[in-house]
Amino acid sequence: MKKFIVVAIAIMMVATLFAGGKKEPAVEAKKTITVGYAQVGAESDWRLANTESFKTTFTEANGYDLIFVDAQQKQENQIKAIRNFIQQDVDYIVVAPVVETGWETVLTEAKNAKIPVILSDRQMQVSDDSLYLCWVGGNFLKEGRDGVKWLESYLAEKGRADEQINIVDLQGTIGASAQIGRTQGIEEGVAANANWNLVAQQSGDFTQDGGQKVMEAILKSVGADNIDVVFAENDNMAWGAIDSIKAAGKVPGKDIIIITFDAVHESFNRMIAGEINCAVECNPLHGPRVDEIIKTLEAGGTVDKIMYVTEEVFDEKNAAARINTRAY
Ligand code: GYE
Repeated sequence: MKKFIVVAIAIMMVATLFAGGKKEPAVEAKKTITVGYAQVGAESDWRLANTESFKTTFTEANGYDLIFVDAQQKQENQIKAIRNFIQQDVDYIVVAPVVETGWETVLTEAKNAKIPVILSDRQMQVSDDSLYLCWVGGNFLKEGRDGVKWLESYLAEKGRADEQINIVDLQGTIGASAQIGRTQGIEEGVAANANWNLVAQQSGDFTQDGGQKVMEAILKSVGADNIDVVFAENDNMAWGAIDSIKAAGKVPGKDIIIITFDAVHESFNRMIAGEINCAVECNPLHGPRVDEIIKTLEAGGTVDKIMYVTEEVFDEKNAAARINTRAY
C-alpha cells in the first residue's frame, strides 16, 4: 500500500511537471519607455540634426514612446513642456535648455514626481545638482579655445602674428551654454593677444537671418575695411554673415577670416570653396547617447554626472579629405 502511494505521488509529480512544461513560456511583455524631449527649437542645421538623431533613436521599434516638443527658442515653452511631461507621468524627461538659469522650480516639480531629468546639449546652472540626473554634450569653452588656438597659428603661418587684428564676435543666444563657453574662449584670446581687438560683439541668436542682419549692421558701423576676423558662434550665423560680407564687396575667407562652430556638412562645402577658414566641431548626435544612458539606468546601472563628447577642429587644409566621413 505504502509502495502504491509512493508510485501514485511520483506519477502525479511527473504529470504536474509535464503539464507545467507544456504551458506556453510566460513572455514578459517588454515595457515601452516614455520619454519627453523638450527641444530648444529649429534655429540651426545643428539643431535639425539633433532632432533627427532623437527621432530616429527613440522609436517604437527601439522600445520607446517619444513625446517631442519644439520650444521655439523660448524657455517658457520648455517649462510648459516639462510640466506637461510630469502630468503625463513620463518615464524620463530630456531637456536641451535654451538658457542655463531659471530651472529650479520646474525641476523641483519633476523631482517631487520622481521623474529623472537628463540634460542633453546645453547645461543648466542650478543650486542643487540633484535636480537633474546627468548631462551629455559638447565642451563649449574648449571649442572656443580651439577656435582661438587655430587663429593664433593661422596668423603666425601667414606672417600676421604681430599685426593689429580686429575681431567681430557673433554671439549665440545670450545665456545659452554654447554662447557662454564660446564667448569666453574668444574673450580669453583677446585678453592674451595684445594686438587682437574685439571691435564688435553682438548676438545673432544662432540663426542665419540673425547672423546676416547683425553682420550687415556691424559692417556699416565698424566699416568693412576694419574687420579682419568673424568669430561666428555657430554655422548658420556664419553663413548669414558671409552674405552680408559679400554684399559689402568683400571676399569672405580672404579679406575677412571666418571661424565658425558646429561644422555641419554645408560648412565643409564652404571651407572647400574657400569661404570659411575654420570650423570647430560640435557634435549634435546625442540621441544614441541618451538612449545608452536610459538603457544603463533601466538595467540598474549608474552614469557619470557630466559627459563630454570628443570633438575636432577642421579647416581649409583638411576639409576636402574629411567631408565624406562626416555624418551631419
Ligand atoms: O552650436 C547651434 C545651436 O547648443 C551646441 O545650438 C548647441 C548650439 C549649436 O543652435 O547651432
